[in-house]
Amino acid sequence: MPSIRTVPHWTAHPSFVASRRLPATSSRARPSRRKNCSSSPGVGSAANRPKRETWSSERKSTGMNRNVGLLTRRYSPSHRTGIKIAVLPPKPGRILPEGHHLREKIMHFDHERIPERVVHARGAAAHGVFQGYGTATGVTKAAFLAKDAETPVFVRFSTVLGSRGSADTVRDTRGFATKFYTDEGVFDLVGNNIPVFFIQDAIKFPDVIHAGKPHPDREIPQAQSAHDTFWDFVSLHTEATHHTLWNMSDRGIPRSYRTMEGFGVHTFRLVNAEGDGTLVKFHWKPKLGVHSLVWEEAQIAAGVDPDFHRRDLADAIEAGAFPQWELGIQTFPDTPEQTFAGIDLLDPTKLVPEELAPVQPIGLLTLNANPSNYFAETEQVAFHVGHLVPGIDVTDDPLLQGRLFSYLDTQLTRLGGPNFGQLPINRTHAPVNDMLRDGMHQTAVHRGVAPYRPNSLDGGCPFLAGADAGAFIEVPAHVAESRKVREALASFDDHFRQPRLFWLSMTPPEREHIIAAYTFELGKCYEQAIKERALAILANIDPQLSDRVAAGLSLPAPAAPSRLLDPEPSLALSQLGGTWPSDGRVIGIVTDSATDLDGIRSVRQAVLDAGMVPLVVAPAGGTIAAGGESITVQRTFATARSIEFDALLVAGVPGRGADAYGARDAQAADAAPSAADPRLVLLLAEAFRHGKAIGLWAGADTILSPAGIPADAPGVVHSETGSSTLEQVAQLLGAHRVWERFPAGIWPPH
Ligand code: HDE
Repeated sequence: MPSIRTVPHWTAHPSFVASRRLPATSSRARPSRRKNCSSSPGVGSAANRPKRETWSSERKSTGMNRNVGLLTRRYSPSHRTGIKIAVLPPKPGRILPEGHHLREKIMHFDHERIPERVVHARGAAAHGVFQGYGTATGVTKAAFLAKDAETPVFVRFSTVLGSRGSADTVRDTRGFATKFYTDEGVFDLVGNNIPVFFIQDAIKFPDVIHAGKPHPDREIPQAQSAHDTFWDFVSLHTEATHHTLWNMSDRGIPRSYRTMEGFGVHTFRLVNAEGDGTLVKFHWKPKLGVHSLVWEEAQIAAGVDPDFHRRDLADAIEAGAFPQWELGIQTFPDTPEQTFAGIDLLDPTKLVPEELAPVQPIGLLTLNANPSNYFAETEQVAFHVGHLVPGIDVTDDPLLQGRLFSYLDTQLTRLGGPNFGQLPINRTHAPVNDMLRDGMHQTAVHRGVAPYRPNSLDGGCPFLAGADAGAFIEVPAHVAESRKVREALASFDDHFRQPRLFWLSMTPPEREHIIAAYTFELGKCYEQAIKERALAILANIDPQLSDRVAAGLSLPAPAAPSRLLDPEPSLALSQLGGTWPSDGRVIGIVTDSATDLDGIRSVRQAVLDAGMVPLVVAPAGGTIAAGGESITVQRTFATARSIEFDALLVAGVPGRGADAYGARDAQAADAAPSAADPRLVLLLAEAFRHGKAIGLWAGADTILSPAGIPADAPGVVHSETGSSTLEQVAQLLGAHRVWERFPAGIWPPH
């Protein structure tokens, strides 16, 4: 017979009480911070976030052991005050029937996942601050845009099509959503990195997304537009031509979130203190310029570092290279027609060229802190285009009207009920006085008895605030007498003028990239009819484009359209031709123990001083000793790929033999003791092919020939010292890439 004994009441056990402490929220997992772990650092709190000293310092495990519920408890007589149960003879490892710790832990674990976003599932985010310039006060009364007003923000960048675990660098549109925690409530600017959208009518949104997502039978391909259903949809909806062209351009594969433009896409209405309306389009302009990957880099990154953009953003912020964007507006008179220069401002497939309506800067965004917890912040943040503040209103853009419904509705499934606004990351920083009550996950303890309006029991609260109390008041609109029909306006019919405008605004290397992208994507389609239909659309953009893509697909060139439009190009749409700051650029410094280590040390410092990020690359990890000091190796030949670097600096004479490049890697040295390390050769060859500046000193030129790089190629600089090499490379970085190296790179084009 098993013996009978008592087990403790669960609250009494000290080990259990200890184990119930909430886990620390620090994602940074630094041993030094453990003792300061707190469960709620506060929304947007940057104070607790230390900076990393180096770009690549290793993240160490906290060593925190959350093994709540392991069978390590012992019951002492003092705890024998609870329920009586039977205890079997002890057997090591047996789970006790009273394992409520186990159940609680497993129960919680079983429910750790929530549905990912139906679109924009893959994302990365950061906290920051927005500072108003005061230049918009003539057109809006929004208080956060006043001069020097500072507002905490949370920004989430995303891809659209891929699942939460998909690769960052796929060809896709990127989301750029900003939550401003203003004193007047939350304002969400939920934009993209492309200024136009696929469709004009919200009812088509599920269709375009179904077409872009993986096929429903096999659930492939993941995070790709290069498949039949996507091209079927966009070739059947000519209104999608403009957005698709942007996707096929370099804008579809950004270098970094830090180098992406952002657009509100729709036309919004600003309202000033006098109640006058102005129509506007919002733009985010990155201080670092707009830069993209080349397609081969994007593909390599998707394999060797699927977190490429997420890592880049987090590392830059942690290194103190805070990315910045200026918020700007294009303004248009608020006329009943709502058109400007013949462009229907309510058509989201159209942009307004900056040459016609310049972007006027109204404030500065700085991202200066990484989230502390991915789930609590980046995953649970809920943006909504209807989160507006007095002075900013929506227009009748039919796509925007559809979004006003969707962004609330989607959270009911994703975040499990109507109280998602109470999650710390979503909470407004302004006082709330509403009569929203109860529901799943209600965390507020509301007082009073009269959550209705008007009331005479709770002192009249909540009351309806008026303009004098800073309330959001809809601008009265004149509605012309008309007929209500489900039909698009004639002004929405022009689907090719602006795609052609975009094409004509591109430089030759950018056009080459577009041709290659269409050829790749349509080449991945199986259906001949879809390819032919897509080619017929391209002919309306430009015969050079359609003919070259047709040739790449071995299909007949489509018939030229009866009339080709000739809009004025907008040079602001090209990413090339400017000079940008090199802050935050990543410089690979390739070295070995046998090379000029003093020079390396001073170059590394000079890179840091210039606001760039040095990454020392050596054959193997650890440190390299130099003059009694050592340099930490951050990437090895095994872990470095050229995609990570904006430029390479190479010191020394690779392949000099046993003490030179590759010698510390026994395998490589055995294979070819006197040859350059093949991984180094690959690194250089790729950097060259991708148009990156390459600087060499201390005799490193000998690596060029094995890498197939002509010594006098553009953007390859040689010098006596590391510092003069760096100077020349920094100059080249201003143009982002050495564009002269690209095929057909007839440069300058304009
Ligand atoms: Fe979205 N979109 N969208 N969208 N969108 C969502 O909302 C939707 C559109 C954009 O980082 C969803 O909370 C409809 C345009 C971004 O959390 C969903 C239509 C633009 C994000 C939704 C559009 C966007 C979303 C999914 C057509 C650029 C990510 C999860 C009528 C101006 C926000 C969520 C984040 C997310 C619906 C069109 C940008 C389903 C119905 C145009 C950046 O509500």
